[in-house]
Amino acid sequence: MKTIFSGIQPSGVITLGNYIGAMKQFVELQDDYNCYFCIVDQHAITVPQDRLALRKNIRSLAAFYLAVGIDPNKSTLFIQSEVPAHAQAGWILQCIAYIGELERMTQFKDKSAGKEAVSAGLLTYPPLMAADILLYSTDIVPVGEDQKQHIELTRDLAERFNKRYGDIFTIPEARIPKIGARIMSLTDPTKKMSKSDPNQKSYITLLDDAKTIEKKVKSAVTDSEGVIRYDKENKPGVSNLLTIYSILANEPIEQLEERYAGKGYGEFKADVAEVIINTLTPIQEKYYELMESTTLDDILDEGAEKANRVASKMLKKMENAIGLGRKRR
Ligand code: ATP
Ligand code: LTN
Repeated sequence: MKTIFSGIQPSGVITLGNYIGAMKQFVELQDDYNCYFCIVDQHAITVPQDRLALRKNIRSLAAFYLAVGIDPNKSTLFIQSEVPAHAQAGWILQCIAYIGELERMTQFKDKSAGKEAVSAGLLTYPPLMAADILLYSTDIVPVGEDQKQHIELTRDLAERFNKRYGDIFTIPEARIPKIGARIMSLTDPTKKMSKSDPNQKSYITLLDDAKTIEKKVKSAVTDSEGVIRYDKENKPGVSNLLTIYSILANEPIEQLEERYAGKGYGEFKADVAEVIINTLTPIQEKYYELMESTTLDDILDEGAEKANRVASKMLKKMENAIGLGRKRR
């Protein structure tokens, strides 16, 4: 069985973009692959985090993973900081990476642009991500479009390490969904839907209630043509709503275009909102149930134990290959 690894940052709300681009794929893949899903809290502290909020977001993200359908009997769910090998292997991979290639990462450029103080961690974030992936001999990394560049860097670091120190790492591949890899902001459909957007109307969170979803979709930016058809270049807003509808209702976009021929944006938006509400309601019910229960902690304990076993073996291999520490008897 091939291995899958992916991570999500517990850095705030979880958006519909995170669900469609990442989580939905995770659920579909877990039957056919050996899966590891991680709450990457060490990545989250590359930007300032409030202590209590971070703790809350970690627990909340664990509950979301399970609420959307991650089954702990099939997949390993764990928290990055509870598996020390990630930071250790991350350090080694920082020493393999070049500053120049890290400075070229678009996520670094975006997140550091205009900031007065940028943490060194924001720059060295991709080698930590590479460690996450490489420690588990991962074959496939399901992610949204924005992470493609980081996976390419992971491949480069793995190849560089293998060349220098011997074949240790599996070279992973990104798996990016054909549609829905980049869900766009509702207020500016030329930008990605992002949880760090200061405008809350730009994204839908997995915990938004029906009224909020209806309001946000109703005010979503479209265009003045009044025709419901997919055209990403000229009609990014309508195309984004068509994408969301198509994925959540599991209906091809062409079929939706036919159904809404001659109909107005008002009716279309009301239906998009309904499809989102129907998807999120059962997830929310499970989420609140899990947040109240102790099963969450049991699952995370078990996940950390399994991840620690696998990751510490790979870390040993890396250290031996490089010559770190002493040869163990
Ligand atoms: P930020 O929005 O602050 O940049 P993020 O949501 O991209 O953060 P994560 O929470 O770690 O950061 O992302 C988790 C996963 O969700 C990643 O695989 C990412 O590619 C995917 N993802 C994030 N936003 C979108 C989006 N708008 N459309 C599709 N996939 C997305
Ligand atoms: N960089 C990713 C989160 C992330 C990740 C990973 C994704 C950290 N480690 C390993 C896939 C595999 C992000 O910002 N979305």
